[in-house]
Amino acid sequence: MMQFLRPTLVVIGLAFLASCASDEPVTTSDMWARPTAPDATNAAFYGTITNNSDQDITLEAGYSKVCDEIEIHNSTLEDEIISMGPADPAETQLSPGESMDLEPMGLHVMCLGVTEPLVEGSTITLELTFDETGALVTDVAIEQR
Ligand SMILES: [Cu+2]
Repeated sequence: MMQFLRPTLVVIGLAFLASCASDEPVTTSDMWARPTAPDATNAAFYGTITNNSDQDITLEAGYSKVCDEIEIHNSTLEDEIISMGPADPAETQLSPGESMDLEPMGLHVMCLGVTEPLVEGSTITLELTFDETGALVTDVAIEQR
């Protein structure tokens, strides 16, 4: 009897592995943001975004209930002054298999008009929208780094 059962278990095991690997088209890792000061109006979200799909994708927009508005920003350094503004779509495009890092002084998700303080140790929900793959909901850890 066991001889009949074993192959079945192996098949189930493989199916389970396959479903774990059956990747979401886009994944995020290590998403974080600094806690906000009581009088802060803005915040920025950072982390890594990976394109697991087989097509080019562009990060176009974001939404979170802790922000009045979200823009995808890039930072530039000119004459020793760092400024930031809406990123060019070419800067937020990912080829298949490619990852991008959102980080301080670089690309970031800008939270304009914080609707509630971001408290150290808490987590907020962020929705990121890509042109080809639609919306992705991710957690962002509020941490002082
Ligand atoms: Cu910004």
